Amino acid sequence: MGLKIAIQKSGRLNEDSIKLLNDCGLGIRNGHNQLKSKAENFPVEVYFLRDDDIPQYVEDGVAHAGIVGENVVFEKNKSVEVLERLGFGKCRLSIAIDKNDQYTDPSFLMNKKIATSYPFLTQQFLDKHSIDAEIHEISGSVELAPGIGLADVVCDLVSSGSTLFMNGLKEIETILNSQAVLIRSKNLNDEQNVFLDQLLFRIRAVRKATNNKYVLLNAPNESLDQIISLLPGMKSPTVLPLAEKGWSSVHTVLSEDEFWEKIEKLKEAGAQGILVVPIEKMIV
Ligand code: PRT
Ligand code: ZN
Repeated sequence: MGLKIAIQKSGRLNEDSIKLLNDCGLGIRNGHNQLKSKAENFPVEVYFLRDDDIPQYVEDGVAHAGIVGENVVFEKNKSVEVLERLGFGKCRLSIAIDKNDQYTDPSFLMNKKIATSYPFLTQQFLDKHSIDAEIHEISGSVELAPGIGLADVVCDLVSSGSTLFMNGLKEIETILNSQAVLIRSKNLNDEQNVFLDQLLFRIRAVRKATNNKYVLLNAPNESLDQIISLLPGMKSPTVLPLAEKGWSSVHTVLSEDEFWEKIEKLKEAGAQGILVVPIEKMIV
């Protein structure tokens, strides 16, 4: 029967979700005008839903797994399991106030009106700091609420911060850092678990590959020891002689995080002709 996976129908997570599943070899077409679509190469059916509905579908087992922002997972507070962070859809849920107001600590929020689409997480934050405040749940354009006198404060998703800035607001507290995650239902049968494990294996290989680069460089033999000491490699770097005497070619894998710093050090150590190549899949 296979797996049913729920992803966002349209919006910020739609394209990256489809790309991830296709990088895993599933073969899915975009579902703008359809509710579901069968993968061509894997026993998976994809359901295209509003992101807000995904945790409920997964809790009920109507979808066996889903891709959705952590912000939605924690706000909906359904009984689902977060399996893996997926590295896209990054944002934070933050509290913001008038840019001219002085803020020192959460007691500022006492008896204020807070507009948000995230009442559960906002209340959780208030409770943690023993603050009494009034939450106004609104479903969109939260950042406009102070300007029209609906609220003093907002609690909304932020990525670049430009929406807050343009509305004369400033961020004062981050409640949650969020990104897209793979969630799963708690009631899967053995066959569904096997398929989901296979999919997770592929997702990890794709994610590892995007976080890593294949690096090739030329080095004079007298610098080889120093250069190799800078490089991790999957086991250890590959070293091959060049046609030109006294020179070698060194191949290795570097993670995105350490990449720029390492490249500088490699150049200082005498590396030349450095090539950086994307990796498609990485299985370690
Ligand atoms: O129709 P559906 O209900 O499925 O979609 P939606 O309108 O609820 O969600 P959508 O597509 O806007 O966002 C889906 C998910 O993307 C969110 O749940 C987050 O997990 C993630 N995400 C990442 C964001 C943002 N970044 C983001 N910047 N979701 C919303 N925003 C909005 C924010 O609400 C604010 O209005 O963008 C604005 C702020 O952006 P900056 O860059 O100006 O700070
Ligand atoms: Zn939504």
